[in-house]
Amino acid sequence: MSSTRGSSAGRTLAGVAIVLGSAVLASCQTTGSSPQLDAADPTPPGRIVTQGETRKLIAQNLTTCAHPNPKMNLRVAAVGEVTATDGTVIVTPAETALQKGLGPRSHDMYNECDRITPRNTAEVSTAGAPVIEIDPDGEVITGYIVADNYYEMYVNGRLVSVDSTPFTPFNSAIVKFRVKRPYTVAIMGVDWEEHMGLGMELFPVSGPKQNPWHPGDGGLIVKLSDGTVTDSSWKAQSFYIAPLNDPKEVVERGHLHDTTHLGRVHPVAKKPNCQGKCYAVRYPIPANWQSPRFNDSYWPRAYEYTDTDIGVRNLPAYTRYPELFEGARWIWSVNLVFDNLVIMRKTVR
Ligand SMILES: [Ca+2]
Ligand SMILES: [Ca+2]
Repeated sequence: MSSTRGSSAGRTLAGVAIVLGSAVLASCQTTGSSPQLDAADPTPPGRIVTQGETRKLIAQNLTTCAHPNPKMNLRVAAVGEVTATDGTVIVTPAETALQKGLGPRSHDMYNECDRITPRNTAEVSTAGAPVIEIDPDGEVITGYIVADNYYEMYVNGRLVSVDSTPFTPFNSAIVKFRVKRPYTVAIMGVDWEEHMGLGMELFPVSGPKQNPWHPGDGGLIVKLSDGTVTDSSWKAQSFYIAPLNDPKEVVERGHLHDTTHLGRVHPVAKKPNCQGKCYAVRYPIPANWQSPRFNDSYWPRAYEYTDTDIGVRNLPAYTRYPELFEGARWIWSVNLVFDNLVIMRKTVR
């Protein structure tokens, strides 16, 4: 017994020495080349539950369209305020840089509202996109972005591009920034809504088969000129999950907000029948999620989705330019349909 204890203690001490040694090594490496991370909280944040649609609008329409025409899928992008069962007041579908008038608006790659609709990759011009300076001695990186529906993109905590079209028509954007490695990209994606606080919209836009209570879906794809692409090496966390027949449909597994049993993509996703009585489950958004210091180590990995999952046939903003997105994957959190506000992050080393 005693000799076993002795050798066990010896192993433990040796183990501590090794751990300490690697911690010192890691901190040396961190000082030189990686962002210092804030401490991560292992306790998953608690949920906030809301029920029903809010009529309290704080913005009537964030969509501005310079050249509207009747054939366009032009939707009103309102912003509302919903009060949760615990009294928390939440902005729905999201509090955005667009609404606050922050940051550079997206430089159009394809935008029907601005009549910028290049027919193919050869017709796309990146020349007019301004370079956002992050590191004066860094390299200039050009990026291509499509979001279903809204994105805002930060590099090392600096807002570099704000989607000019929060809902529809579907647009795509070019971004340029000058930065040194390692750098951290953080993007908030929002699947916009017409039933405020419920994550539902009218779909299709018109016709006899229109469902007024359709849970839309999200998605984000990005390719940067240094080879960085969206894929499952990114982190992705969900903060707004709806519409739900019952808040219990969101099963927390650690930091994962799991709704896979509802189906992750259309058409298999189970559309709820609760309509205006549906619930939403929310999680508080960390204050510094944009920062390179934010520690996302407990967040789930991003999930990859196919063009078919996303339903890209209606997205010339993407389908016309396959060369520009080669190797990139559509990403989102675990559920493309029910997760409506997702933050995605990647540190490029
Ligand atoms: Ca958009
Ligand atoms: Ca949705």
